Amino acid sequence: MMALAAAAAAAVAFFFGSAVKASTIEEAFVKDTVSSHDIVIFSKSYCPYCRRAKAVFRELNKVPHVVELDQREDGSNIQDALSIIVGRRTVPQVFINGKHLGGFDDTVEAYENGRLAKLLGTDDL
Ligand SMILES: N[C@@H](CCC(=O)N[C@@H](CS)C(=O)NCC(=O)O)C(=O)O
Repeated sequence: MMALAAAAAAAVAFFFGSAVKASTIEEAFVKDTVSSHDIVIFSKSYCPYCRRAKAVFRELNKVPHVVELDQREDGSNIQDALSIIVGRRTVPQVFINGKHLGGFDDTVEAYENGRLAKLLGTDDL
C-alpha cells in the first residue's frame, strides 16, 4: 500500500515536473521572439482573424515576424505558454516592440484610433 502511494506520488511529481519544464522552454521562446522582432504575430495559418491581422500590417507597409503555431510541432505548447503570458488562448496574438498589443480586435482598434501608427513610429511620416 505504501509502495503504491510512493509510486503514485512519483508519477504526479514526474508529470507536473515535466509540464513546468516544457512550459518554461516555450515561455522563453515567446519572450525571446517578441524581444527580437519589432512586430510579432503568433498565428495559425488557416485562421481568418490572423489573415486579417496580417493584412493590417501590409496596409501599413510593415512586415511582421509571424509564428504559425499550426505548422510547428511545439505549436500547442507555445499556445499554452502564450496563455500564461497574455492570459488568452486565441490567435492572433500581436506584440509590438516587445509589448503585447492583443488579438485581432485590439489590433484593428489600435489601427483605427492611431495608436498602432504611434507604436510603430509611423504617425508623423
Ligand atoms: N476576437 C478574437 C478572435 C480570435 C479567434 O477567435 N481566433 C480563433 C482562431 S480563428 C482561435 O484562436 N481559436 C482557438 C484556437 O485556435 O485554439 C480576436 O480579436 O483575436
